[in-house]
Amino acid sequence: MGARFDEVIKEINKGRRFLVVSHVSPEGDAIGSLLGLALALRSIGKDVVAYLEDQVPEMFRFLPGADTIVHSLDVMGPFDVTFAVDCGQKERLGKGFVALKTPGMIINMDHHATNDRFGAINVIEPEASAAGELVYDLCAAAGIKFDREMAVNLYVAIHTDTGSFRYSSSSPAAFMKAGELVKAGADPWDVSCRVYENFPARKYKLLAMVLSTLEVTGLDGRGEIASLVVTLDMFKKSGAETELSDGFVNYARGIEGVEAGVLFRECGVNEYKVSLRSKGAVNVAAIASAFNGGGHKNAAGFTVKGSLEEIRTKVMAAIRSALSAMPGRVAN
Ligand SMILES: [Mn+2]
Repeated sequence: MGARFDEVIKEINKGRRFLVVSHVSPEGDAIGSLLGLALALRSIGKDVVAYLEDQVPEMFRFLPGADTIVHSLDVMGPFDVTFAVDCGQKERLGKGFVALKTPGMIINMDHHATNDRFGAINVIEPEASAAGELVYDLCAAAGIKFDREMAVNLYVAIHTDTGSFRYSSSSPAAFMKAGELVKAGADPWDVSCRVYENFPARKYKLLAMVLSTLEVTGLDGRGEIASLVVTLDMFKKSGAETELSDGFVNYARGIEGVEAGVLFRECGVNEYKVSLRSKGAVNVAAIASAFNGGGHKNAAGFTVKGSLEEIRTKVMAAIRSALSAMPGRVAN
C-alpha cells in the first residue's frame, strides 16, 4: 500500500524545511489535512510552515495547530518541499503562494478528479473521500504514529468531506480510517458539537433570506432542479460573513424529486460563485468544467461573470441538458 508514497517519503527524509498549503476559502478537509500533515512532519523533527491565503473559519479554529497557520509567505522561504493538499489548481492556493519564488519541490496530494497535476510529484486519488485520507495513508506508509492532535485534524477532514459519512464517498476505507483516528483520540461528539452545533444566530437569519429565494424547476414540469440565491445585500442585512453560507446549497438538493441543487452567491459586481450539488444522476463536475470550474461528480462549483439572470439561464440550460441525457429520458 505504501508504494505510491515511495517518492514522497524520499523527499520527506531528504528535506528539512517544509511548507504545507491548501486552497483559498478553506473548509474542513483543506484545514484538517493541512494541519494533520504539518503536525505529522513536526512530530518527526521537520521545520514546517502551514500557510493558507485566507483566514480559518471560526468553526475550525479549535483544530489543534490552527493558531500556527500563517497568511503571508513574504519572509518564509526558501523551502525544500511544498505539500499542496486538497487543491486541484495551483492558482487556488492563492496569490501569496503563486508569488513565492522558493517553494522547493511541489508535492500535490489531492482527491479531485479535475486536478491539473501541477506538482513535481502528484498523488491524485479521486476515490479517496478526502485529502485527509491521503495524509492518513502517507503517515501510515512513512511510519508516523498518530497522536490525538493529528487524529482530530484528519478525522475532521474525512468527517466534513463525506458530509458526516452520508455521501457515496463514504467508503469502507473512509470508515476504517475514521475508526482508527477515533482510537487515536479524536472525539466524535466533541467534533460534532464544535463543527455542527455551534453556529452563530446570524447564519440562520441569512438562511431564512436565502430559503425565500427557492425556485424548483425541471424538464416537462418535473421539479428536478432547485436553486437558491444569496446576495451581498443579504450578507449585509444578516451580518453574516460569506463562509456562513457554506452548505446552503444542500438545502436545494435535499428536496424530494430534485436531482440537482444550485446556489448562486453574489461575490462582486456582476460576479457569482455557483455551487452545484447532485444526488448522483447528473455529473456536476462536468458542468462546472464547462464553466472553468471543478469538483466532484456530486459537488462542484465555479465563479462566473454576468448578471444573475444571464448566469441562471446558462447554468439551468447546462443542467437540463445533463438531465435529458439521463438513461431512460427523452431529450427535449
Ligand atoms: Mn477535499
